[in-house]
Amino acid sequence: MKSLSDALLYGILDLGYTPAADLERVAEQMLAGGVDVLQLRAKGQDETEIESLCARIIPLTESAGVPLIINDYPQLVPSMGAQGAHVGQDDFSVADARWRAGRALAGEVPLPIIGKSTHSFEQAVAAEKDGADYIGFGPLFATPTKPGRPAIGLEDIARVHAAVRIPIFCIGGIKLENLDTIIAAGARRVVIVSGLLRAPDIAAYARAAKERLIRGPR
Ligand code: 3NM
Repeated sequence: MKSLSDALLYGILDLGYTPAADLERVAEQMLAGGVDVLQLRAKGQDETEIESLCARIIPLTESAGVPLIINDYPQLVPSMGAQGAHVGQDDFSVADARWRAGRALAGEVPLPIIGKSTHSFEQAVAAEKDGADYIGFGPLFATPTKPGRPAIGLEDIARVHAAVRIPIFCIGGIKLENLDTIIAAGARRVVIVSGLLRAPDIAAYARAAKERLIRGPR
């Protein structure tokens, strides 16, 4: 299984962009393109629906050796055999998510990965202190994928990277076209949602983003 500490490109399989019927096809393309972490995000779906979507993806992430992270439903991690869960600022605390994600299998498998969305320098520092394994940091730019959340810009990227030791995945409005700018501002790992899911060739788009992230700052 790929390690989070080596992850550069984090893909989200977001049912807001991908019809449920295309789930396997899109997951396969993301994995073929080299995403290092895959998150299932299906806002507005209930737990049973998430469970059945998750069951369809897990054989693919398992055989690719890529961690599967479930958005919002840490309690499904043990039963689905997923690698972790991601929670927002208004959802479970890191400790609560960890308890829900880990209670059935703690000690038997690697501990679940718990990620937290952060929208400021202060939230980023707090999430690390609270025990998150990684953070999302954004939205760098306003994005229709998370409507109503103001852009935080690029100013704090370097400061967050200097202060926070856990992996930081910049997120929000990131596309191939602005990846150079974001990397120049200090980003090393990114999440791309709509850019990837709307690409005519998802695997090629992921591959290009990954190559750019591997090259790092010029
Ligand atoms: N979380 P896109 S921004 C799911 O800032 C999500 O916490 C964000 O999608 C945050 O790549 C975001 O399409 C959406 O802009 C990112």
